[in-house]
Amino acid sequence: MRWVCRGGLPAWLRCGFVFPVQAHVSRRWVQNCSGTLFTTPIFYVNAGPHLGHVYSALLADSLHRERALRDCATRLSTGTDEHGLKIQQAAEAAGKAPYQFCSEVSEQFRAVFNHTLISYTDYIRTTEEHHKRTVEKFWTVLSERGYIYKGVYEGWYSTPDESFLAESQVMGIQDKQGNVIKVSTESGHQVHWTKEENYMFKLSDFRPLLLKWLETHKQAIYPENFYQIVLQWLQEDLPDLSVSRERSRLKWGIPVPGDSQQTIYVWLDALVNYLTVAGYPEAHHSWWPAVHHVVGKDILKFHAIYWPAFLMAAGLAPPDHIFVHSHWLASGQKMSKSLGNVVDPMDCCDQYTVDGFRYFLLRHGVPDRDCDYYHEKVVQLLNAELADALGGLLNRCCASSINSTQSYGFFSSSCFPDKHNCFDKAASARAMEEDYQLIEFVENLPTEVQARYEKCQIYKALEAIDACVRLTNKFFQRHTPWKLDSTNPVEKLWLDTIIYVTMECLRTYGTLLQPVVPSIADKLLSRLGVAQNERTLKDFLFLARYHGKYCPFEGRELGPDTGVLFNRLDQNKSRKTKDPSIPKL
Ligand SMILES: *[C@@H]1O[C@H](CO)[C@@H](O)[C@H](O)[C@H]1NC(C)=O
Ligand SMILES: *[C@@H]1O[C@H](CO)[C@@H](O)[C@H](O)[C@H]1NC(C)=O
Ligand SMILES: *[C@@H]1O[C@H](CO)[C@@H](O)[C@H](O)[C@H]1NC(C)=O
Ligand SMILES: CC(=O)N[C@H]1CO[C@H](CO)[C@@H](O)[C@@H]1O
Repeated sequence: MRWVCRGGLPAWLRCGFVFPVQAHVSRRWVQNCSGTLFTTPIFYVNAGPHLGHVYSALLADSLHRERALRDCATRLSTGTDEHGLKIQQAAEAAGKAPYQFCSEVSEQFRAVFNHTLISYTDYIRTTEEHHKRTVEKFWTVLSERGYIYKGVYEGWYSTPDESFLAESQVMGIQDKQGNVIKVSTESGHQVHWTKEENYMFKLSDFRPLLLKWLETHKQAIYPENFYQIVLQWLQEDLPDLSVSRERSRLKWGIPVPGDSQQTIYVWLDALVNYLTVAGYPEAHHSWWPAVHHVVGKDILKFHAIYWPAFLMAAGLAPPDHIFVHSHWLASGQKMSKSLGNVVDPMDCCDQYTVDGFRYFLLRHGVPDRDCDYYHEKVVQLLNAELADALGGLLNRCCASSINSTQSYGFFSSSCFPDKHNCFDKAASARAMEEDYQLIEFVENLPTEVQARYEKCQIYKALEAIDACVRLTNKFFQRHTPWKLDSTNPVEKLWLDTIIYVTMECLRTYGTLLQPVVPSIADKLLSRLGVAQNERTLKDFLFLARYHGKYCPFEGRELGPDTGVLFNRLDQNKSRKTKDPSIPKL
């Protein structure tokens, strides 16, 4: 076994964790990040995109955008999984050739991802030639290293699930005619006793190695509850895994190299997509294993057991991180076509705007348990946080009634003296204890947000930002700047300082919100007059003037007023209203 650890560095260096400098003068960032490849699962094209797919893609997209914000090399791959029996069957049912069918559904996914601003750098389809070559190469390596053997496999087989099941995964039930039949306990699909010759992967060899990997990489699987589930699975023996199907049973797939009578198991084929994107077998070294997979909990076993075992067998290291998320329910119920409660992502974008929809899913979505989607909650959350708190704050400090010159504000250290300088408590000081608390919170915010992203807890990052937005509103409210007389030189100093501090806070929120609500953040930063090249977290400096430093924003002319940041949503407007201009999938 050869572990590929780039440069022999420990994982925390490879992953580029960043250490905030707790300097008292200013908090700059010490950057140290190597490249990271974020991936979504590739989506199975037997049906079109739904909310769960978009949620996976959104999580990965915001992680990727956040990395880019820190000037780190980053890639985001997504795409479609196009082989297998279910697709062969779905294409037949639709009266289409499989490839044609796959292309159409794959385009639907792409259209939804384009529309929801998923900034993928790679879009892979498993029917592409270069992916086929990678799978063949990977198979050959596994085979040459002695991890694949030919065996006769027999067991309970579920055709819709495309898998053999152990006796413990099968139960007997009575069908409508009263006959006892065997079904999968998990999917409920009928199973049949099936015997076939196929290739087996020596998964049983890998149990100790997988346990060791998890023992030494406690953060490999997030959140913690899923890490524990995987450890539980590994307490039991791992049977060898069938990794091919007879060609006669499955035609739509990649043939086993050197044996045209067998087709490679669709899951092996699909998982290898991550290596295809990374450039295996020649060019993957700059990205592997700095890979962060985002996956739904339903495919955890494939990513946390089979995939690392395949990789180890091929002499590669397991991925750095596997971020697992739960599912979305609709008003407390599982979404299903028969209940008619399936939430369509395109409808949601139409109704709440793309940014509003992104914000809701990432703010309300908690990875470790199932989340509930309901219209009233979306409206309430977006109105409270985006329209009222954030939009309201921007409006207030840019209002021409208190800021007729339409500028960024000026800082006066006599009004807001350095807290650490106890000899400077001049009579002109206006700042109060709560104001110092506010700036301390905001100063720490980029560090806190980043720590949340490192664990894929985007909802917590957004919660922290929202808490600071609320504190800033209180700051503004507390000092009633609209009551200050700007013709009085002393009061004007304080008015300008209040506006400067508020805008510095808003600039911080706008910068940090870019990975989640790119359009709203752009609008906010443009209004504040922040240029495109001033929007990253590299060398980000909050409230420079308070720390006695030059601040390029001070006194700068504001950008044009382009209207309300986020329009309040009407709770009464039915969720069924549709804009016919948006293509329906
Ligand atoms: C950044 O990483 C490099 C190795 O890639 C290391 O030599 C350097 O000391 C690190 N810098 C900081 C500030 O951690
Ligand atoms: C999605 O965006 C990409 C890149 O802009 C473009 O090439 C592709 O045609 C778009 N696809 C769809 C279906 O919108
Ligand atoms: C929503 O509907 C309720 C009751 O039907 C009504 O009282 C309320 O004024 C409506 N709100 C808006 C914003 O139209
Ligand atoms: C009328 C008024 O108070 N305008 C203020 C608008 O904001 C700028 C920058 O803070 C101040 O200089 C003006 O006094």
